[in-house]
Amino acid sequence: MRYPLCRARRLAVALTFAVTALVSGCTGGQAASQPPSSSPSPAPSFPAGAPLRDPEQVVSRNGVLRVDLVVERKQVDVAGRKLWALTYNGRYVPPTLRIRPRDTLYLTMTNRLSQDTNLHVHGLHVSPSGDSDNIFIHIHPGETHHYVYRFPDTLRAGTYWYHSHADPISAPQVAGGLSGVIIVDGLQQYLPVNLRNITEHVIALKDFQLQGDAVKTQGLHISAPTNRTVNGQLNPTIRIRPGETQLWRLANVSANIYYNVHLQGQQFHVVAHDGAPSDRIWTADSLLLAAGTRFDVLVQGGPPGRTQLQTLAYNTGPGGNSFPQATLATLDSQGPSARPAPLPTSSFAPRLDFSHAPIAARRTIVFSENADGSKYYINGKQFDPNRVDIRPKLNTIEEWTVRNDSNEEHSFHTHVNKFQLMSINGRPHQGHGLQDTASVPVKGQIVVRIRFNTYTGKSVLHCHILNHEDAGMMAVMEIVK
Ligand SMILES: [Cu+2]
Repeated sequence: MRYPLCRARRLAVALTFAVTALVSGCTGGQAASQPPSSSPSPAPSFPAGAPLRDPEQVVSRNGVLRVDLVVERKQVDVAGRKLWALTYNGRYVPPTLRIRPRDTLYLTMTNRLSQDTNLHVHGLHVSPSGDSDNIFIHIHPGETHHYVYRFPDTLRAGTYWYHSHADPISAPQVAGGLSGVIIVDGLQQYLPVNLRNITEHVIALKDFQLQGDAVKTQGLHISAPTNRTVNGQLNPTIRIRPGETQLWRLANVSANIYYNVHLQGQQFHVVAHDGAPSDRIWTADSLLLAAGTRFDVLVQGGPPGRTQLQTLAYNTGPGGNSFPQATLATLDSQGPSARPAPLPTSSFAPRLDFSHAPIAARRTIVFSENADGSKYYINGKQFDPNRVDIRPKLNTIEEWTVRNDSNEEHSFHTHVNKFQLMSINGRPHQGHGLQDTASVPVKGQIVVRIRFNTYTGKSVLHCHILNHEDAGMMAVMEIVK
């Protein structure tokens, strides 16, 4: 059994939760390194309103992170109840994997489900071939697969995630619980010295529908009432001091739903989006997290008192889904006050801009669906793993027009390489970095520029509303020399 090891670098990861055994990088990483069936004690229970508990972390050391993930249906604590769920290492919210550029991740996955599974490291610039981020791998029941991810030195700091990408059952598996957070360290280097060791929280946004004593996995209706959890908890309490600055890793690791996140009376200061550091810190009253999206934000404690982290009502169109407003967490500002630290207003991280780059090819990608919403298409075709739909050339930049012919939004996502969002419905878009997800408006279009660098091989682009992906809205791209 491999044990994750504590690396020397000190990250100010404040866990308001008092059970220090969960800070695995430095304590042995019980949940990450022991098969759940042999866990000596059951996972503790966290009722609504309890202090926010950050997921356990496993942290790379000397350029290596070794992780064992056992995939198993188990009865575990979810939102303060005991429910049957699909788990990695017996947890509804599995360990956060912390890596750095140039690291190698050795990840051994053992499948104890009665169906196939596999793994995707969402947003990471890494090879899609062999035993790396190869979503064509099927890990059959009872099998173990050894993934090896060799990350480049160009890996960008921010928040990413991992989840099942098993076709055509990714929605049931992710909705069942098979998703977790990945952090690429390094955002702190862009912050002023006085903000490099601030308290940090993972805010993993994961929802579940209930079916008896189980997290529902089959027959998922996207608009059905759902329970929105943060790190598997219902409305946890996040402590902050008035004027204190914290770094929050907002990650939509749900299967199908959108979040429109808002912190009452406060603003988010965005330092990274989809694992790409911002070229300058920008502020927002609310942030739309389409399926698969992440934002790293600075939050500053307001006057003493309680405010709510909410998701605001959002509708993805007449043929889509209506998501009601919901409370995600409560921010409790108390303790000694301090003047909020000034945040950098000019440049933050280096800017990548493809606006004036030579374009090697232009393509149109059309998202559509059939009349009863049971079949989903890209360029008129459902996904076929044995067909190559797009062949971009390595070391080129392409411009894609992603058109949505349907009556609902879709969350466009590319593997391996991120893209620059150039325009939405013809209006130029001034982004602050590359991204790997973007919502495509109803009967509208976005234009993106995508650079194919470092890796050749077969991978995919798809809608990250996983019900849609499973119903065909995915295409194969093979990056060639
Ligand atoms: Cu979709």
